[in-house]
Amino acid sequence: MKDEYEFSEIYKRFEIEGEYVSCERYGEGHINDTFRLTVAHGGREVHYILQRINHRLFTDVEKLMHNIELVTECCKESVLARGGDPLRECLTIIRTRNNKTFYFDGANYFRMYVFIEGATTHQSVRNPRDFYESAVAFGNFAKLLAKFDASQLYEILPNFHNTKVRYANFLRAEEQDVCGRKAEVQKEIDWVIAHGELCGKLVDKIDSGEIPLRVTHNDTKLNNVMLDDATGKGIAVIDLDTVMPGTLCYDFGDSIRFGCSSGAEDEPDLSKVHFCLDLYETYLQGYLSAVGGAILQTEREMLPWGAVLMTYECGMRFLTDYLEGDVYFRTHREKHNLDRARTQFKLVDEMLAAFDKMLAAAKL
Ligand code: ADP
Ligand code: GN1
Ligand code: MG
Repeated sequence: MKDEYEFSEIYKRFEIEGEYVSCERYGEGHINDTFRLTVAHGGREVHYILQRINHRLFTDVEKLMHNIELVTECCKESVLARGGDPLRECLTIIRTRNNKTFYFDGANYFRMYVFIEGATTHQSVRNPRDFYESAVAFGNFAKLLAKFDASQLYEILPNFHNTKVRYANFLRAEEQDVCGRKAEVQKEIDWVIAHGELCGKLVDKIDSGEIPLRVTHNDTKLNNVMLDDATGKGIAVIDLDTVMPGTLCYDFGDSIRFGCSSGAEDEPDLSKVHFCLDLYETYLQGYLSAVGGAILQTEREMLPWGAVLMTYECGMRFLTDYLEGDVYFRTHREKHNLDRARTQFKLVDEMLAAFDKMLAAAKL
């Protein structure tokens, strides 16, 4: 089968040695096109991550890579300071032969990272311990980002987690109904509108200064953290495209959204999708233990709202994309985005039903 891109030529642009062996699709991200490149060097096979950056979304790749470079450098310093191995515990950008952080072939933008070996990203929580370790990794990452002066970073996707703006986008998609899909999803549309008062819960507190804006990851789902195959520890936080100003509640909440569901994000059978309060408590413990004194009481009390808001917002984004014709998230089947939206709405219903317990756990 012919490669999707001229990988055997593209890889030569990067500062690596070895002969091209293969390059195949890798991982389950919804945004970029990720490939595992294999080259033969010194009698063994060496892997790299090669990504075609989604430049429809990331229109300024220079700025995107500027951010990632700064964050990976900061990560490297802190890993070296504790005697760790930065090649496994951080993303490492491989530069091009003309010393750039990405390669533009005239049509597509590519970047390359060192492949983190002996570690895995998971699509679902196999056991509470893994989830706890992912929480520790994201909590440590939050502490690392606390060192960052936000003014050094570009806000790559403005209003990324501004739920009010997401809601306005949703209403516009629903009104325009460009694909004629509206009638079929009226029930879901009504549900989103009925919960519209949720939109201001975090944004208003940021605007009033009750919750501080920090530099956050903004995409903390389980498959964006690598767990060491041997020790089970969360060793590296990856997918740094959305590191931008945000709140800890977003990062905490997005992990809960993805990890505390008994079903996959795109599970079509909703009877399999439930919010797992025990996993929520597990994550909370791990996250708080790692973040330590860096979290304010006001933020801590809003963590459960982070979970509700990130789930509501993500469901709304999936539904918006369904209405707009599946132009944002990668889909693999018909109604894929609709299935995704429905799981999120079910989770929100169950989170709201368990909300008092979520709040009590966060306040302890
Ligand atoms: P997307 O933005 O599309 O989600 P990611 O950067 O998260 O793309 O990459 C997709 C998947 O590729 C990850 O979930 C992970 O499994 C794998 N991956 C990404 N970077 C690395 C790396 N440096 N080493 C090993 N695997 C990686
Ligand atoms: C996307 O890139 P990936 O697959 O890790 C999306 C997140 C959503 C997530 C839903 C840049 O994350 O915001 O929460 O899908 N990333 C972007 O699974 O939009
Ligand atoms: Mg990802």
